[in-house]
Amino acid sequence: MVDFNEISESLQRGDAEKVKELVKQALEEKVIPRDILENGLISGMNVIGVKFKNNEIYVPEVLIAARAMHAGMDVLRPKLVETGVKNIGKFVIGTVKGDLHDIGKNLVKMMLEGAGFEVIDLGVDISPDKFVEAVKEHQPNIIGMSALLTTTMVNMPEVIKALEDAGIRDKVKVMIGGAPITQNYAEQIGADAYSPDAASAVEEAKSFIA
Ligand code: B1M
Repeated sequence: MVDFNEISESLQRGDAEKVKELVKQALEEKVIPRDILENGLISGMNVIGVKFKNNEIYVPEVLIAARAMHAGMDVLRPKLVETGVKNIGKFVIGTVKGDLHDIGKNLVKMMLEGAGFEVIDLGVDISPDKFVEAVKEHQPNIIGMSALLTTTMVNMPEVIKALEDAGIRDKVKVMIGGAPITQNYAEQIGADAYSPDAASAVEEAKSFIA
């Protein structure tokens, strides 16, 4: 019988092969896919999120654990769809125009996916128009912008203005983050939330859904 702790611990160790094998085994044993997701994968990713926030582990460990999470999700996803497990919310994310940094954004994305969000990743160097198009197309609960440069963070208010001009600002929550971003800046440009790290981004996102 598969032990959820074993899945969680393998994920935390970043052992993608083991995670895959255990998830497959659990499915063969007719364990409910949602339980595997919540008690195995998400619970492991939550531990990673907390350790990362507390500086007990660093970027490489998070990326390796996230890769293991993806390996497990690849096996589980078709079953989750079949059994109708709903995402807890939809999140569109991208790095703003002119900015090519994506390591932090990818971490935020992976942690959000780990928490049960469907994440639409627009990539890097995303113009205000592309953000607006994505909101119209995907109708997310939240859009998240990442910026690592003081020269590109100024594109964040441009996105908010473009959402206003398109008449859809009130349809989504706007979250921003990245090394040069502060709570003050978020308030100044009218964003709904600022998150200093991936774990807080998940907490904020969950609070919007709640
Ligand atoms: Co760049 N770079 N870089 N760089 N780079 C910085 C940001 C810099 C601080 C280095 C320095 O000079 N000390 C500096 C910016 C200075 C400034 O603007 N004040 C800088 C510069 C100048 C540049 C170039 C202009 C260099 C050049 O070409 N002359 C150039 C710009 C290219 C461009 O974007 N147009 C450039 C290029 C690059 C690389 C391509 C080489 C590479 C990026 C690779 C990639 O991302 N695929 C790179 C890197 C790696 C860095 C540093 C070293 C590391 C950034 C990183 O990934 N950190 C960085 C110096 C540093 O920060 N020590 C630097 C790890 C990551 C996990 O943290 O992204 O902060 P971070 O994400 C965190 C939080 O901020 C938060 O959660 C994450 C996880 O906890 N977060 C969010 C991030 N986004 C969020 C969104 C949210 C919520 C939270 O909600 C939506």
